[in-house]
Amino acid sequence: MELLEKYDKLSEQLLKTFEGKIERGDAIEPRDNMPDGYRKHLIRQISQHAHSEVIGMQPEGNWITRAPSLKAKQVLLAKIQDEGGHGLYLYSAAETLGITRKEMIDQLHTGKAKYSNIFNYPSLTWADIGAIGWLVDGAAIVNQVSLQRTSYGPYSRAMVRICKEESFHQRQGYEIMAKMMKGTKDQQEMAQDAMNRWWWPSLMMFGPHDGESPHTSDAVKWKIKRSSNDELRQKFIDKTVPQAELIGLTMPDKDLKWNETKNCYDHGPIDWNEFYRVINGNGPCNRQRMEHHARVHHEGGWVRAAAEAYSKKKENI
Ligand code: BYC
Repeated sequence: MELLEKYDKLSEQLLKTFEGKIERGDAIEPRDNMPDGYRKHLIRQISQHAHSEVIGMQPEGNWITRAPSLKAKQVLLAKIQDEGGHGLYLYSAAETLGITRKEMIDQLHTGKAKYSNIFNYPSLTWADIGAIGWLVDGAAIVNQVSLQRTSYGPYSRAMVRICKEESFHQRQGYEIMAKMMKGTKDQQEMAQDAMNRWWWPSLMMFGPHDGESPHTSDAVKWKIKRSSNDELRQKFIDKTVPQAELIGLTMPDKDLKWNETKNCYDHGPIDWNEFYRVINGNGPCNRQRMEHHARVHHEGGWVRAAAEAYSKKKENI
């Protein structure tokens, strides 16, 4: 009984220390004590984030061999390589919380872990590469700039580095769109078509509305999320609409209009049925994305085995 009381007191003290750090805005580091829920939330979010970076290489990879110039190909290759690197930083950050890379990949392959809704749509034309860079990376930056101040140290530091690269990605996408809008009528139509198809799924990237988001209240309390899903979505809309107008694109939302009182844009309803269909595995490309990932992961098994054998050999020298 005495032992149990001591244990309860110790747990209470550790929780107080953790809460004090969160309140002061100190970073939580891997060896710090943290509540189970905090650790679980981070593992889920960071691993999903890592999977998104890696799966996100597929729709862009589809255009490497068909890029319209050597320069465009070089830029696209560099961008895709960056996304792979982001995945690696993020898997490493998640590993500091006590999960292995293998466990995370198994969770992805068995459907226990999600990845961003956006990568389940096909990249049909070169303009889609512009739309992905401009809108998808643009949405990701808004989210990730806010996550630079997230309470978990390794995640926050990964975000600082990732944001620097994402802003280059966003600009390369916008440059593609701007160039196409200055081109022939066919090119302009292609850019508008890409805008029409990527706009709504990009808004969904921020997750369900605040009242419908089960994880937000804990995430805000623990300062994992520094802004809510709707706040970030609004920021993205307000930033992107003038960019679209500047190059002559029409926003595919008839209800979109500037609200003088709120000093931001009002937008039309988001199709949440589509969102849940996609994140639950039934989007246009879910099966293709997962089959590709599983196949390539299997084929790359020998590289992992060789790297492991090499590091073991080095340990023994
Ligand atoms: N897609 O309570 P909520 C990139 C799920 S990649 C899929 O609001 P939370 C790039 C959510 O997981 C950058 N699922 O959750 C790469 C939860 O289901 P579970 C990707 C989503 O975690 C290559 C349920 O809905 N960025 O830039 O508080 C090429 C309820 O949601 C989504 C990140 O990953 C979604 N969009 O908030 C180009 C950002 N949204 O897990 C570019 C990091 C929600 O209970 N993640 N769900 O089964 C986050 O900031 C947060 O996790 C979210 C969701 C805002 C996405």
